[in-house]
Amino acid sequence: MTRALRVARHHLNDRTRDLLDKELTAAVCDIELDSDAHEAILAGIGAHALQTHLPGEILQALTFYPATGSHVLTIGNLPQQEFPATPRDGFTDEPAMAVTNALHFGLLQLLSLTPFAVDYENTGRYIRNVAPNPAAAGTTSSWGADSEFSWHTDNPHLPFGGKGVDPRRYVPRYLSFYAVRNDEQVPTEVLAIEGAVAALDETTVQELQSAQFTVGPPASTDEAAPLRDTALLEQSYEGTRARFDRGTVAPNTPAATAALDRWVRALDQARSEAFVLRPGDFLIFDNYRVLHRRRAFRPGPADTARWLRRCYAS
Ligand SMILES: O=C(O)CCC(=O)C(=O)O
Ligand SMILES: [Fe+2]
Repeated sequence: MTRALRVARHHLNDRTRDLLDKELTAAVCDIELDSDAHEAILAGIGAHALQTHLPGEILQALTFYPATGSHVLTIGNLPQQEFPATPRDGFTDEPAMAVTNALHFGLLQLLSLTPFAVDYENTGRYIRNVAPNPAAAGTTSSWGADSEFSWHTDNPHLPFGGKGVDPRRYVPRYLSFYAVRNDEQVPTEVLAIEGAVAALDETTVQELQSAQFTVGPPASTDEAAPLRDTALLEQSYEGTRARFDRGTVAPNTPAATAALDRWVRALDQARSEAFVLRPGDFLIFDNYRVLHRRRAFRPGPADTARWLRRCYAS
């Protein structure tokens, strides 16, 4: 089992990007396509255009990514439509984002993944606009900016799922992002769980694998119940899985308190990789086998502040 973060990096040349842009713009120009009501149609349009124009090597990488064990896959230089102002309240006119949505859902389709949302978060919408929202000031939320969002997995208060189940009841397997703007050059940082675990002593690993923690839902999710008497690390045939969010994990025993302390210190020292997403970049990572974080930052002018589009997929 490799311990370092494995990243598959791809990049479109400008000619491919422009052909893709032209085809997608034409395909969505005279119809109203919403990211929730018409997700399947957008995915079909996007997947068709991508299949027509992407080089075989990238198509292959997409097909095999879930099976390769790579923690992260990136594709740079995707088309950028004309973007509206960065949304301040978390939501934007989705039909106006049809080209971006066709790309995002089309890529998920080529990855053989199912996009989904849960109804208690983001008002149940597929696309989460990761952008500074004054209402989230001081919270560790993807809508925040002024607070560090330290190492975590998304929705750690849910059980781990497998194949062929309703993804909404389980930890999202993958987080996918399309970057609209990131003038502030704020990185999305990722570390491989195996690497952080390798630095721990055997006793600490055993304590972290024992059901002696309570894991609450993230700050952005007010209604969901915590997971009680659970472990933070679990062995699976694919490697070690983690559920973690420093802000919502509570130890239930003295041994759990000590182990949690050592885990937090190991995370501080773990080797990680920083992805500074640029407009038109796509990033997907395995939320079972990596932790991610975003440090506090000072957003640029509101209309052009950092804006990523995130979608869960399993
Ligand atoms: O802003 C970022 O780079 C990532 C935020 C985050 O943790 C998330 O969207 O789940
Ligand atoms: Fe997150």
